[in-house]
Amino acid sequence: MSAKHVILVTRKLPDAVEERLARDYDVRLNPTDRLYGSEELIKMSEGAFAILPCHTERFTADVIQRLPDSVRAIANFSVGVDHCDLEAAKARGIIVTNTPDVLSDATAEIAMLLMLGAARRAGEGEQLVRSGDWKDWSPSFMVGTQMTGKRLGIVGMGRVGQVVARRARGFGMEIHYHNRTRLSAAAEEGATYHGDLQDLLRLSDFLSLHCPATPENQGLLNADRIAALRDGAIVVNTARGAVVDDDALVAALRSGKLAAAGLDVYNNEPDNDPRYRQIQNTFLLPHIGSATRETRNAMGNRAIENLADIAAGHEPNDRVA
Ligand code: 8YV
Repeated sequence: MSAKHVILVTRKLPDAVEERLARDYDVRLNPTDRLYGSEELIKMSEGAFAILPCHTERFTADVIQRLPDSVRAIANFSVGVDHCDLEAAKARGIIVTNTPDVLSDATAEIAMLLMLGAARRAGEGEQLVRSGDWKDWSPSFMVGTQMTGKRLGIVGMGRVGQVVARRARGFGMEIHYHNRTRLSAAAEEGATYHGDLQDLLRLSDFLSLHCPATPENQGLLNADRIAALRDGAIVVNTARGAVVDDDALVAALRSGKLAAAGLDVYNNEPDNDPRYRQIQNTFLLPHIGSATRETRNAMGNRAIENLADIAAGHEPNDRVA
């Protein structure tokens, strides 16, 4: 029997996922869940056939060039792959996969939570009750914005965007979207397509970001685009911090141009822009879009299926490079 492939697993994964990996491979686990720096990552990869990382490990062109020759694949435990330089991986013939589909429901739930939290001032309210500072009630107390009947603009109508549209319909919202390509009428489920992002912005009461952090999408929500939004609009981001220009968003929240923002992802996580914490009209979560037991297990299984295909010399389902 040939020796099992060595797999480097960079973070602590659910027990069932690690057990399944240990059955089929010679696994290098990280039981204390320590974050590896680039040098350590390269060193730990020595002799490994594949790496199973999270978005917390950065595979820059330099890191990829310096990976040992043994490394044939990076089977990500994430749908986003902006932490990997895909061109550099292709140049070295390293296969890269991700875990689409399985986190769409969980992430859409967090998008709904962010919309509700931002619109109904849930962060402020929770803080008030928790601190013991809640002293009175009046008709003007903690008045927010209602979601029912409002227009939701979705930027990026992929897997997550489509689930958000479905959930938001349950809230009586009217769905509009911008995407590189228009969906089929069946997939649109009555949503209105806007080929021009400006057109979407102009009519959105709520805007939810679901586009990947490709180089073209860096800082997509900038001052000009925020200016195009309706006054008092609410912005939520479950995609990546990189698609937002923080200076522009902070300025719009401070001036009241935007009523509120709900954010789960940030530039430079977890050391995010401190101004978001100082502003009242933000509802902030720590990148937990896919953090459910169900989804974590499903992400692990999806990464394992990709690994199994690669190890068997087959094309993996979720190849991105
Ligand atoms: C994951 C995510 O938890 O999959 C993604 O792209 O942003 C998260 O929800 C994380 O990336 C795990 O590596």
